Amino acid sequence: MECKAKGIFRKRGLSPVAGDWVEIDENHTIASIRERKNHFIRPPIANLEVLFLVASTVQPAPSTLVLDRMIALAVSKQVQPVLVITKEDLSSGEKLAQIYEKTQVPVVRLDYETGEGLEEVRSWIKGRLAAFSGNSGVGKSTLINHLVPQLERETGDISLKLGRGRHTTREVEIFEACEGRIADTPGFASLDLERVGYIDKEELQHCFTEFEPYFGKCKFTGCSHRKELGCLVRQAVEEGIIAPSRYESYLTMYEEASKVNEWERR
Ligand SMILES: Nc1nc2c(ncn2[C@@H]2O[C@H](COP(=O)(O)OP(=O)(O)O)[C@@H](O)[C@H]2O)c(=O)[nH]1
Ligand SMILES: [Mg+2]
Ligand SMILES: [Zn+2]
Repeated sequence: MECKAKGIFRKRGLSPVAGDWVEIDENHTIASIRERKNHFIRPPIANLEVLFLVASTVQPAPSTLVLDRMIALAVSKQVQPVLVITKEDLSSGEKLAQIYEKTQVPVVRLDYETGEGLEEVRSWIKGRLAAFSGNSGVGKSTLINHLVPQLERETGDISLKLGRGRHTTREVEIFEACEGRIADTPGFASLDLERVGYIDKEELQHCFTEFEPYFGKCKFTGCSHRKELGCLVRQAVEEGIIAPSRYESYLTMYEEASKVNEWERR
């Protein structure tokens, strides 16, 4: 249903975004917005439930730091992250899969030749609002085309010819597919990324959910799991239980968070 937002929303700085649940009155005007489970500014979307982090084995090669930022962001906003590995026909994704199999992030390895992985992706979408993130070229459109062939999203080679304008659109479109909903967001590669440093350094450890078994068990109360003696998180890294790259991402993000001034956090 096409409807308008009332001026009052603009005055309050409140505007409905894709994914919002709203009440509309008899004039097809949005009367109120239901409380949001979460809200992203860029791209503008609310109530996201699943975020697929699409990572290709090559072209472009994956960055664990970028992935870990996205995972932390998702966890902090109560969105279920799911790692999807593409282009395994070009290069093995075994190493990447091994890193994330040690986390609580589900890992789906795609093979378009056999169709392996597609059902798993569909099952995450079922009954939920899902979106895809990942750098340009990782295979997001290709994946959506396999999931929903009738959509025929443009993949890499074609959209290049159409010029840059196509990638800068900020609009989010939600469509029903796989018994759930998919938010198609051309700009999700940058999804609020510059704000990830704003996860408080104290909160950050909770965004690395595989650290959780050790909370409260380190030698020092309030252990930041960096250089403290008797840190069980670091011990778990040394023992190979926690992936070193995950721990390195934690340290990097902790440093960044420490540098953010209070006033910048809003
Ligand atoms: N070999 C191979 N190529 C792929 C795979 N997935 C995507 N591609 C190619 O990678 C390029 C970028 O894919 P695209 O879906 O447009 O990426 P997007 O920018 O994330 O939407 C295209 O040329 C695709 O055909 C894959 O699993 N294997
Ligand atoms: Mg694309
Ligand atoms: Zn510790």
